[in-house]
Amino acid sequence: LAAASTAPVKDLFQVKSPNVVYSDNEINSKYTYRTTDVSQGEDGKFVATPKETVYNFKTDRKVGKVGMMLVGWGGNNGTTVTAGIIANRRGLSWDTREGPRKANYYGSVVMASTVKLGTDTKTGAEVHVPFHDMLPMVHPNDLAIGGWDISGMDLAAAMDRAAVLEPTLKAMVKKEMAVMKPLPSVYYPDFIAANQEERADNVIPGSKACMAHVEQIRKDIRDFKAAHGLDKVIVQWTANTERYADLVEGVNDTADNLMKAIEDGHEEVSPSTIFAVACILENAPFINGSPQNTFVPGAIQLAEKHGAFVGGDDFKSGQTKMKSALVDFIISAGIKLTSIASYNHLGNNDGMNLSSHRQFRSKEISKSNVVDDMVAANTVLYEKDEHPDHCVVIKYMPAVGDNKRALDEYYAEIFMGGHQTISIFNVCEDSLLASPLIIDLVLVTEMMTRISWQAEGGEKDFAGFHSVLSVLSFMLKAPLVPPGTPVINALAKQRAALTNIFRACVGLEPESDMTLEHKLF
Ligand code: NAI
Ligand code: DG6
Repeated sequence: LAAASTAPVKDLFQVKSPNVVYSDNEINSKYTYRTTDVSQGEDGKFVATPKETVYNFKTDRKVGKVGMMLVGWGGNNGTTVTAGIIANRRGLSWDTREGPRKANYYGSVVMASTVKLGTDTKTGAEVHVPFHDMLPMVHPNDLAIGGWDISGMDLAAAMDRAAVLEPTLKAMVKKEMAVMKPLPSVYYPDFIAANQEERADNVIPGSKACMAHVEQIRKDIRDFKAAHGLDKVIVQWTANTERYADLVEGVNDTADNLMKAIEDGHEEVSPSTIFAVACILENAPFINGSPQNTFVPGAIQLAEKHGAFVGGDDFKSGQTKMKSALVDFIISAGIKLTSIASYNHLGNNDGMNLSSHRQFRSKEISKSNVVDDMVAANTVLYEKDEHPDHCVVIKYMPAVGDNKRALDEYYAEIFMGGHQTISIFNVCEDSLLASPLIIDLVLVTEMMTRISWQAEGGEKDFAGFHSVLSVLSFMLKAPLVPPGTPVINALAKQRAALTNIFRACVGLEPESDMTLEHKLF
C-alpha cells in the first residue's frame, strides 16, 4: 500500500493508519487476519497455534443506481416493503389511533443499528456510528423497485389484500402503488399449496421447467435495468414457500445436469430454481427468503461457475431470531437446554400456504436446525450427537391475519438436577419484521458486489467473496454457506462476522469487547 491518504469529506469517519488508503473511487486496506490453528495429538491433547494471514481488501466507493426485484412482489412482504420505502422516501407521517407515526427503518440492522467504532480519547466512552456509515452503502430510499407475481393485482390493491398497514398510510402511498404492476411469473402448481391456485392469474405460459422461462426472467431483469438506468439489480424470492424439490442424481446434482433438466422440462425443477438460474446467468445476485431447497447442488455449482452471488434461506424475523439469541445465551451460560417446543399461528396468505403439509415441511426443516451449532459447540453439556428435543408447530388461524402469535417453551436442566422453564409469547406483524430484512439483504448483498480481496504476496489478482454469501446469515433462518463450510446460527456470531468484515475493509481490528483500557491501569 502507498502512504495513507485521507477519507473524502462526506465520510462520517476516517481511519488513520498506514494500512488504509482512500481515493475518490476506492478504499484499500491491508488487513491481518488472526486465527488459531488447532491440532489434536494421539494423546488427545490439543495444540493451538496462532496464525496470521494478510489480506488486501478493495472497496469500490461508487454505489451506482441499484434496483430491487422481488419475486412475490404482490404478497404481504412485497407490498409492505414497497410501501415502507415509498413512505421513507417521501418522509411521510400518518395518523393512527395511538397518535401520529413517522416513516422509519426500525428492524433494519443496516439502517437502524450502530457499530462501535472505538473509544473516545478524552472521555474513554465508547463511540458508535450508524451501521450504514461503516462503508459507502446504497440507501433504501434510492432503490428502484419492481418484480413478479403470479397474481396480477396492482400493488395498491395487493397492499389492501395484505391488510398489514394503517389505512391512513395506505391512502398516502396508494396512487404511487396503483401504477405498479407485477410482471407475470413462473407457476408450477405442484410446488405451492393447491389453495393458492385462485390467485394465479398472471402467469407465463407453461407449467413445467423450460429454457424459455429462464430466458423470459433474464429479459425481465435486463428490461428493468434499462428502464430505470440501473447499474445492478438484486433479486429476492419472497414468494410462497415451495415444497422441497427431490434431489435426483443426473437431474439437479451438477450445473450441467440442472441446465439439461430445465431443457428437458423435468418436474423436479422448481420455479424458485428457475429464478435462481436466470439470475446467475444474468449476474444479478439472488437471495431466497423462503425455506425450500431452491439452491440444489447444481444451482450452487452454476453460481460458482459464473462467480454470481446467491444467498438464503428463509428470512429470520421473529421466533427464530429470538431462538438463535436465547439458545446461545442458555448454552453458553452452561445451562443444559433439554427441549424447545415452538408453536405459532398466523392468518395471512403465508399461513394458508403453510397449512399444506409439503410446504409446512419445508418451513419445519428451516426452523428446526437453528440450534445445532450451539449444541455441538458445548461438549461439556452434550455427548456427541446428543440434541435437545425440538418440535415446531404452525397453524393457520385466518382471524389473526398478519399478526402472528408465537409461543415457545425452553426447558433446561440447571444445577443439581433442578429445572428452568422459559416461556415466550411473541406477537408481531410478520411482514413488518420481514420487510426490513428484505432491505438489509439487498443493502449488504449490493455492498458485497463492491468488495474484493487478494492474499498479500499471493499471485492471484483481486477477486470477490465466494458465490454463496454466508455473510447474510444474520437475516436468514437456515444460512446457506459455501459447500463444506460450517453453518453458524448463533445470532451474536452472525452479527460479529458481518460487522467485523466491514471493519476489515477499512482496516479496523474486529471488535473484541475486551476493553482492557478500562481494566488495566
Ligand atoms: P404472501 O403469501 O403474502 O406472498 C407471497 C406472494 O408470492 C403471493 O403474492 C403469491 O401470489 C406470490 N407467488 C407465489 N408463487 C409465485 C411465483 N412462482 N412467482 C411469483 N410470485 C409467486 O407471503 P408473505 O407473507 O409475503 O411471505 C413470503 C415468503 O416469505 C413466504 O414463503 C414466507 O414463508 C417467507 N417468510 C416470511 C416471513 C415473514 O416474517 N413474513 C419470515 C420468513 C419467511
Ligand atoms: C409461520 O411460522 C410463518 C412463517 O413464514 C414465519 O412467520 C416466518 O418463517 C418467520 O419465522 P420466524 O421463526 O423467523 O419468526
